[in-house]
Parts: sequence; structure tokens; C-alpha cells
Amino acid sequence: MKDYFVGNAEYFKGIGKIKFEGSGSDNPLAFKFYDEKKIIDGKSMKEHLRFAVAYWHSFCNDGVDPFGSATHVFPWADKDHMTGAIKKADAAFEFFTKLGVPYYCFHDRDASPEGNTVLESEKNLEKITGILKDRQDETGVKLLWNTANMFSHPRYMNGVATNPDFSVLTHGAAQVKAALDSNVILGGQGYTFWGGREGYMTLFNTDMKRELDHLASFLTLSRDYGRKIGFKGTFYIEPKPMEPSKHQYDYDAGTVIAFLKANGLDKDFKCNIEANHATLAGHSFEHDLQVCVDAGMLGSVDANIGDTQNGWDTDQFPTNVYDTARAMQVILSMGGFSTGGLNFDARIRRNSTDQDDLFIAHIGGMDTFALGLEIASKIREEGKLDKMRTDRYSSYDSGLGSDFEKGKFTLEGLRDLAAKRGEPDANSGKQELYENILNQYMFGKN
Ligand code: XLS
Ligand code: NI
Ligand code: NI
Repeated sequence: MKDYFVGNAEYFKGIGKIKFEGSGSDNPLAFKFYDEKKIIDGKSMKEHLRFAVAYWHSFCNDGVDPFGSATHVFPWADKDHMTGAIKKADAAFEFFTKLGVPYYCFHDRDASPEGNTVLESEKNLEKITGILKDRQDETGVKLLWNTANMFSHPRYMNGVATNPDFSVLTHGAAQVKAALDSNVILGGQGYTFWGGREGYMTLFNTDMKRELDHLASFLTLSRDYGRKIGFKGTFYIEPKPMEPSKHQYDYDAGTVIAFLKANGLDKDFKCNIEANHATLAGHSFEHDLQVCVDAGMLGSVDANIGDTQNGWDTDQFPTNVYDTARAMQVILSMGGFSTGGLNFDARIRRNSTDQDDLFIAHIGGMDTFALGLEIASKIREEGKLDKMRTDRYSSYDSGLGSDFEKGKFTLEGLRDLAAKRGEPDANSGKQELYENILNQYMFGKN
């Protein structure tokens, strides 16, 4: 990978290539645990984790919140929007290469400004796509996925595909078409639909069935167009239960998978699971990952973390190794990512205002997942926790339990068995033992 900034304007001045220095290092701008070349289970850490930087949080989030204006000053900002977009792309690739991530993700509007007409917006994106393509070729950084921002513009306040106004839906279609065109040029591994404002604020004014039918048709047309122009990657739906709508249709993994299956979309679409969205839905991160893996539909991950005391999408960088160890166990159990990866859909805090904070935040997130990967791989290699879980089901492995699994029983037959066998022995769930063993893997055994 080439350092992109060489020979161009440097935006992150004084920060060089981030290196692995090991857990004893005092250097805040070094990896302590993420050693990209380290081989785990036959694959390098880099290949396992497939990190991506999110354009929107890293290069667009200026720190505005409902109580105050921007705190992050971008040295690439420019009065002319297209010039600003080009400088932003340069800054982004400087950041990717200095950090050493193999992928990035972006919304159309993060990278290229909206024009006054559909045509003008398309032209802007086309131009920026050409620039991104050049930067990709120069650096070797690739596109994990892109998407269309169909939630910021006021026209989308009532949704896009689920908007009661057909003409709004057509604008969404124009955006998805242009974003897919851009994806194919950039060789994207995936294309994401996050439901934005696809949901409702009140059922008083909402025909839920009709809206969901429209959503299915919209996704089907998008799929068909993507395949027609040669998109070979995976389409993702990113579940989220609420925010900005009171109720988002893509509530959680279970809801999305059922919707995709009901509409014949499950061959082309998988889920992109965001940790903070799973927890907003009242699940753990690993729960939604497991639901997807069990359905063969885990595509990619938006790696972040919420605040345990706040009930909204705070999009913080992952710092909790328990979470990443459990997540990586699930991801390793499906044989790792194919088109997906770990995209840091996370933003530095409004009051993190030093230039190096963006690096420090990503370094922390990458180290946290590297630790999780090491622990998960050790757990799998020894197989002790897996065996404990498998053994809980041993009554189905042979004899009558296995006959039941094969469908050889009637309900009356089961009743007769209960009457004959009497009260079963208590079987402990051993939750605390599992938890203690995990701690041993985390802090004890090597
Ligand atoms: C918002 C979502 C968004 C998607 C991409 O909550 O996480 O950032 O990942 O549109
Ligand atoms: Ni996300
Ligand atoms: Ni989110």
C-alpha cells in the first residue's frame, strides 16, 4: 500500500504511518494489539478483520449537535463544494493509508455534493467517482460498500420507498441508480440499504402494509438494476429499530430476514449488523450476529458501541473486548467474512478536537477487535466452551431424542414418554461457569 499523501497536500500533518508497537508501547499513535501481518488460524489479522473507515463520520461529522454548532475544523473545507469534495477525497485517502485500513465506505452525499437537479447530482457523483477510482488505484484501498443518503434531504422526511408520495420515491430511485453506477466503477464488495426514514411516526396516518409492499418492490428493482449493470457483490440491509423514525421497518435482524424471505430477496441480500442498533433493539450485538449466521445471512458489520446509560445511537468507537470477543466467536463460526468486513460506523466525540483524535479512535477500535479475534480464536481452538454447549443437547444425539429430530414422533407418542419416564433430572445451565471460563481466556491462559 502506497502512502497517498506523498507529493500531495498533507492534511494530517505531523502524523506518519501508524505502526504496530506491541502492548508495552506508550505511543498513542501506534497499534498495541493489531498486528496486521500476524497469522491467526491460517489468515492474517488484516484478512480476518477487513477494517473499513466510514467517510461520513470521519470526514463529514463536524461536531454539530442539537445544542451547538461545529467544533471540528476541516482543513480540506472549501467555499466551492466540488473543490471541497476533491480535497476531502485526498484527505480521506491520506487517512486510510496512514492508518493502514484496506477498505472504506461512503454515502453518495458524503463524497459528492447534491446538485440542483437530478442530472447535476449525477454529474457530481460521476466526477467524484472518477477521483475515488484514481485514489483507489494509487493506494490499493478498496470500497467495502457504498450507499445513498436518503434521509438528510427534507424531501425524504416521510421516507423514500415507503413515502406515501410516489414522486418522492422516484428521487430515491435516482439516487440508488447513481450510487450503484458508482459502485460498479469502484468495484464495491457490497451495497448497503440502511432504512433511513423508512418507518413511521404514527399509525394514524400510515398504511403499513402498502408501505412495506412498496419497499419490497423498490429493493427488487434496485437488485435487478445492480445485477444488470454487473454488480456482483452482496446487497445489505442494515437493521435499526428506531431513530430517526419512531418505528423503523428494518427493526432487527429477525425482522429483516423474515422480510427478505417473504419477498424473495434472500439470495441477493444479507444483513449489515451494527452493534449500537442491535442494543437499541434490546438485543446484544452477538444476538443479532447469531440470528444472521443461523440464517446464512450475515454479510457485514458496522463496528461501534452505544453508551449503556443512553438510549440512542451514540456511535462510539468499540472499546469493550468482551463484546468483540463474543462477536468474533460468531463471525469465526461462519468461516469469517466473504464480501463484508468491520466498518467503523463510529464518530469521535464533539469535544475530541485534536487532529490526532480520529487516529487514536480508530487505533483503539482496531486494537479492540484484534484482541477479540485472538481470544475468540483461542476459544475455538480449544473447543471447551463449544463442547459444553453441544453437550447440553446430547439427549437429542441418539435414541428417542434423535428420533424426534428426525420427525419420527407424534404428539401423543411424546405424551406417553413423559408419562412413562416421570420427572426429568434438573440440568444446570452453568451460566456462571461459562462466564468464568471466558475470563480465563481473556486474562489467564496463553
Ligand atoms: C445510521 C446508520 C448509517 C448507515 C449507513 O444509524 O448506521 O450510518 O450505516 O447509512
Ligand atoms: Ni451503520
Ligand atoms: Ni447507526
